[in-house]
Amino acid sequence: MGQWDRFLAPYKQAVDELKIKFKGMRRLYETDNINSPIEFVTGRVKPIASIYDKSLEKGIPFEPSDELARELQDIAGLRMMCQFVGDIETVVDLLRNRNDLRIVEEKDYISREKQSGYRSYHVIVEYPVQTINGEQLILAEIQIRTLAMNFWASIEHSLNYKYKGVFPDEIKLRLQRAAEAAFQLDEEMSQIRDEIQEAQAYFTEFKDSPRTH
Ligand code: 0O2
Repeated sequence: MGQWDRFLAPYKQAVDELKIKFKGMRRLYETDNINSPIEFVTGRVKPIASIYDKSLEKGIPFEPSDELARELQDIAGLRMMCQFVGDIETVVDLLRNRNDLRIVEEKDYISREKQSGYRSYHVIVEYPVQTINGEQLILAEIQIRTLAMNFWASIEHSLNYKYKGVFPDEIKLRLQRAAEAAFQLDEEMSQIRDEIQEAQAYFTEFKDSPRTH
């Protein structure tokens, strides 16, 4: 097994475990017939090529080391998607109340979006992984965002890849407008949240019953 594989193994373990735990939270809401603030969860270990880019950007030697583990806080990355902006605070509170992880930092890019138009709430946590050599504390970045924020971020991320971070002015402007439109969409949906959730609860309750008409 290579040096990198050995270095990344506990990160993979952390991502796998946290994905299961966060998906489990959604299931508990469903069991109780309560609208879940978590719509879906994804997770990944940062690809080596992105670790390389980030270490270059931060001026850290590109090698498995404690320094790299300390400075790159998103080698283990989780994303929790919500239907409504208001759900984000609920999810952050759920994280604050867990005793299997410790929050080390919160970054609010929702009330203050990034210049690109990016919106998300980031929580950096320390998560203990049980390895064959004992316990290892792993840093993980949890990004919490609405479906609209996620849609925008994934489109922008692929364009970023294509243009290597240097967008033509026209594209930059359109992305900023799209970010504003996504923000408006979130606002509108929040206004009719109660109506939507009533309909969803009705649908969930009756989706398994046989049709009588
Ligand atoms: P990838 O490919 O998703 O892994 P800092 O050290 O705090 O100054 P850092 O470490 O870049 O800055 O953290 P930050 O700014 O909180 O952002 C970390 C991650 O947030 C990024 O990881 C992206 O996933 C996401 N992100 C931040 N800004 C943007 C943005 O403008 N557009 C999109 N689409 N995503 C963004 P990576 O490693 O950059 O990328």
